[in-house]
This record gives sequence, structure tokens and C-alpha cells, in this order.
Amino acid sequence: MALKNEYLKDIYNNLSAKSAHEPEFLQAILEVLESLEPVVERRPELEKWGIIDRLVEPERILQFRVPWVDDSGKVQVNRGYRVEFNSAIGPYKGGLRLHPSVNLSIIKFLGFEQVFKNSLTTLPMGGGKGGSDFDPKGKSDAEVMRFCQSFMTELCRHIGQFTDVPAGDIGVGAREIGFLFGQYKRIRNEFTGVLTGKGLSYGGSLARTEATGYGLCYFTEEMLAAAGQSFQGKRVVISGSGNVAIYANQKVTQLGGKVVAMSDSNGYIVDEAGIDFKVIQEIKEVKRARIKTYLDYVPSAKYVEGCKGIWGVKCDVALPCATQNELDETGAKALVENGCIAVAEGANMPCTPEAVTLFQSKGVLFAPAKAANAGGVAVSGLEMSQNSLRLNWSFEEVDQRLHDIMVSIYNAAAGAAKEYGMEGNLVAGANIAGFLKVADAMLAQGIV
Ligand code: NDP
Ligand code: 2IT
Repeated sequence: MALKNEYLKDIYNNLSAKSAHEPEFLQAILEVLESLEPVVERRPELEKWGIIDRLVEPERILQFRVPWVDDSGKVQVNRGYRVEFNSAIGPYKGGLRLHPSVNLSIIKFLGFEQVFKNSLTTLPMGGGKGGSDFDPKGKSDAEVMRFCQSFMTELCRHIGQFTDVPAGDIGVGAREIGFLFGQYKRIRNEFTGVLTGKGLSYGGSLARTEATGYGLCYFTEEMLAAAGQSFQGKRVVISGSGNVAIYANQKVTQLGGKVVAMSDSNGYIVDEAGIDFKVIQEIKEVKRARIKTYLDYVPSAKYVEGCKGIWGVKCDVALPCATQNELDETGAKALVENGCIAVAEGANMPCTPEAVTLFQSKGVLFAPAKAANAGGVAVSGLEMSQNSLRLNWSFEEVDQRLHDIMVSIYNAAAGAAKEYGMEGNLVAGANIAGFLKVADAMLAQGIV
């Protein structure tokens, strides 16, 4: 542990004793505490008012049974979660993840990160996250619907447009949000903006589907521009082939880059001609098939079994867009050796701490998730605004606001890093800039 400040060290030691079995949560906490050292030293009132002690403790954790009946008539039981982490600057906001790996540690790390990310968007949203260990892969639409209905039957008591507004994450897209919304409306008998990522026919926002991937590219564009670079002519590797990865591919291509590799949890494809966005969209959004079927459309492409090897594909820019800790030191070394100049996190915490340290020590431009992937939740915030206004903005208007927000996040992170003597360190800058607004709101609201 590299912490020097006694107050922060005590908090971390205490938490690691209490949450020893929550490695992802502790990983996310440690990175933030390291960034906050200079802030805590400059502002003694943060310790006096127990701001960090309170910040690392979720306001509320809900865990519940999710029983449902599969197509063969058998009863299945999953575990559901919602972690309402911090509501200092707005209602809890953050996605729902459906993946067999989901546990409390993962939901707590995601909820914690969401607090800072949402603050960076400049919109009034607190932080939360939820999900279940349900695996949507291989399930019929009817099974997914029954699961979603059962999940919402419990969740609907705890959420609301002014309380907690969930959205999608891994395994939760338009289909799942539709089923969840339908069940909320049926039980509560109210049509409100209680979820974001809704379909366009029932209150969704244009550009929400594209927002995380587009936002990631807008942020990366700013980071590259500050170093006199751009996407033009760059080779780009994107891991994953879900919502974030697909629209990152589209925007990279529009900005003049070439996406040469993408993956799913089984393996990766390499297409030297540039991976066709429309083909990936068809495979993943329409057919829900594996990425290796790309070869049926583009026989000249190559498929490699196993997803980790993707970081050995030569590139200038790497965009990890699959899941936490998918890019470790070995992957980072391969990228550096191949001359990669920039890494921007589309997924949440995809790079291990060792990988981040290596990038920073080798002068690779590095954009942390809290800042770089905030475009998704930013447009969720804009969806909430449109629902409140009972108006819909055009695609161009939402996209322009998204672009402006990503530029402002870059400036806030770069500015805070400079102000606290860590120029160029966007990890520290994003953590500090996100933290300051939340801390000021907590100070103003007393000990709650
Ligand atoms: P999707 O479910 O649409 O896609 C997830 C992709 O990541 C799939 O290609 C999946 O492969 C791969 N993947 C998931 N888990 C693993 C794993 N354990 N090992 C290897 N590959 C894996 O999710 P999203 O695109 O929405 O989310 C991707 C990341 O971006 C997540 O970290 C999420 O938290 C983050 N994020 C998402 C936002 C959003 O708006 N959707 C906003 C901000 C961040 P396979 O199909 O084989 O499982
Ligand atoms: O990690 C994330 O920021 C998301 N999954 C999106 C959350 C949201 O509320 O749109």
C-alpha cells in the first residue's frame, strides 16, 4: 500500500479488515484514496467532518432473492443487489449488471466509482449500482422476461424517479430495460422516468445507445489533441463487442481511425481492413451470436480463441471495453512494446493497478474509466431531463451536449491534476475533480 497520510491509511486498514473478501471494492477504494492524499492534506475539515469515512461506506445495501421459472418449468433462484452508495448531489444513479460473476464486491466497486463519475458529468446524480448473478446467455426471451419481472417486483419498492434511477450495464440492454420498465409501471401504476436507456417509443433518449462509446472517443480525442495527436490514421484495438465496444468502433472509424481487433469472452477477431461496424452490430445486437461468426461475413479476417491475447495485436490506441481487470501487466507490456501511445478505459476498471502504473511510467496517455466512460450516464442524465420536461431532443442536440460534457470532464480532470501538482495524471485529476463536488455537498448537508 502506497498511502502515507495517517487518516487515509486508517480508513483503508479498517476497511480492508472489514471487507477482506471484497477485492474489487478494495482495489477501487485504494486508487481513490491515493489520489485524495494531497486534497486531505490541504483541507483538514475533510477529516474533522469524517467525509472520507462516510464516502467509503454505502448509504444502503439491498440484497434479495430472485425466484423465476425456466422454460422447462423448473424453479430457478438468483441473487439480486442494489447498492445505493451516495446521494449527496442527486438521486442514486447507475446501471444494473446481469452476469454470472456478479457478487457484492463487484457491485460495491461499481457503485463507488459511479459516485465520482456522475459528479464529473456536472449533472445532479448520486451514485449506485445493482444487478444479479443471472446469466442471460442462452436464455429465451420469455425466461429473460420472467427473470426481469421477478427482479423488479422486489426492486420497485426501493427505486423511483427522485430516489434511485437504474439503467443498463453488462447483460442489460434495450430488451431487459423494456421488461423492467413494464413491470415497474404495472406494480406502481405510474409512468415515470424511473429507468434510463428506455426504448424511443416510451421515453428513451436518442443517442443513449451510442453514448458511452461515442463519449469515450470524444474524451480520447481531447487527450490525444493535448499531445498534438488525433485518431486520424491510427490503428485501434477495442476489447469486448457489447454496447460500449460497438459504438466506440463506429466513432473511431468516423474520426479517421481503423479498428483492427475486437473480442468477446471466447476469443478475438483481427481484420486488417478495419472491422465493419454494421457486421458487429448485426452479430451482437440482432443475432446475439459469438464474435467468431464475423468470419462468415468477412472470410479474410482472422479469429483467435481466448480473449487475453488481443493486447498483443499491434496498435496505436487501445480501448478496453469489456470488463474489470481484463488488461493486466502482461497485456500492458505487450501494448507498450508494440508502440501504443494511448489507452482509454471504456469498461469500468479494466486495467489492473500494475497495468496503469506501467502506462504512466512509460508515458502512455491514460484515460481512467470514471472520466472516459462517463458519456453513458451523462446521456442517462439528459434522458432524465427530457422525461421531466416531457420533451424529446434531437439526436444532434443530445450528441452535441454529450460532446461538450466529455470536453468539460477532460478539462476538469486535467485541471485538477495540474492544480494538485500531478500534471498529466488523469487518474488523480478525475478522482479529485469528481470528489470535490461530492465533498462540498456532504459538508453542507451535515452528518448524514
Ligand atoms: P455488454 O453486455 O453489452 O457487453 C459486454 C462485452 O464484454 C461483451 O463482449 C462480453 O463478452 C464482454 N465481457 C463481459 N464480461 C466479460 C468477462 N468476464 N470476460 C471477458 N469478456 C467479458 O456490456 P457493455 O458494453 O454495456 O459494458 C461493457 C463495460 O463497459 C462494462 O465494464 C460496463 O460496466 C462498462 N460501462 C457500460 C456503460 C453502458 O452504458 N452500457 C457505461 C459505462 C461503462 P461475452 O458476450 O462473451 O460475455
Ligand atoms: O457504468 C456506467 O456508467 C453505466 N453502466 C451507465 C449507468 C447509467 O445510469 O446510465
